[in-house]
Amino acid sequence: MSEQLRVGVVGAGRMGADHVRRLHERISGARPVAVADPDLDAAKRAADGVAGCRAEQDPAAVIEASDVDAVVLVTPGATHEELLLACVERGVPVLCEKPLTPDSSAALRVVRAEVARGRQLIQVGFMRRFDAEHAELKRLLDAEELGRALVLHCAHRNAAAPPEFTDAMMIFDSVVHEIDTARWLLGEEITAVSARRAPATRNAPAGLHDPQLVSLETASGVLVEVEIFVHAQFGYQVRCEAVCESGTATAGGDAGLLRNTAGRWGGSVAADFRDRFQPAFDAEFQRWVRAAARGGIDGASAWDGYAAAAVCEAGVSAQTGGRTAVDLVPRPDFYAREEAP
Ligand code: ISE
Repeated sequence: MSEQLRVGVVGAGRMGADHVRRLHERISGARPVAVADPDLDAAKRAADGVAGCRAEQDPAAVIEASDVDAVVLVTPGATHEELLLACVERGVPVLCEKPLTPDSSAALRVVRAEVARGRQLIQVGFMRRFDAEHAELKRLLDAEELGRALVLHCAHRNAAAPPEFTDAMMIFDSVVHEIDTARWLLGEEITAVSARRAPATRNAPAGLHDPQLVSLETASGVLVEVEIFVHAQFGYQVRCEAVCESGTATAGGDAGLLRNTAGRWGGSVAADFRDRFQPAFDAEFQRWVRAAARGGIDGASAWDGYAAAAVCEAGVSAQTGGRTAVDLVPRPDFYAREEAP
């Protein structure tokens, strides 16, 4: 391997192009050497101005390339299984944007392929684990500084969602973050999901039930309430309040710079997740690059991706069918060792 980790990015949409820039401008010890997208022009635009980075149309031209040491996968979730299996087959570390796969059976096939390969190569891009406030909340809960966690109140608000957004996507594209955050913060599996619809906002396309309240129950009985609202208009907000035995702690309180001007006081709200979580994405990439250079991962594993997919599946059923139990296969011992964070 060369001194710098040579990274191939598969997918040159908004996030893929953002990750190419991140690797080029802000991450040390790595450089983007190739970017692939079925839309070759999009790949060219992403590679434009990045010295030594070529554009390809075929993902295999990146995943199979001898000058690619590690892969960042930023394509739609439905394409992940095949591409992840190719990475595992080649033994190349891969940072896969969430979801691991949209459904749990595909996720399980990926987990089984990785177990058969005998090395954890797949990291799922759950970036909140790298957000400073969420990491502090995790530390506080692990140390039981406020006693045991009993309830989590979460709010996840997007200014707007793409026009093709569906009720199911509210779970597997958006609430999937709270599902991972809850499993990670509490260190246990989610066993059942319920979902309720509030009156739909007039700002959502007809037919989309936005907002919704999604309730998760964990193995020990902790209740996690998630308000998901993807047409909240005012900006991007992600909040998680842990209610513990002797106090509460909140990540995402938006307590940024406070200004007084023109007879008003207040601060600002992030426009979207790239803005709100930029430092978390940077930290995630920097740590992944170090881990991938050693051939491994440093974040959510393929097992975490599978567990999140299983909870999402239960969540989508719960949207129409009431409280739904989560169906998880037993965790292979292979994933028992703790991966930080
Ligand atoms: C998007 O795909 C993300 O991952 C964002 O973090 C989330 O806030 C948004 O709802 C999703 O659509």
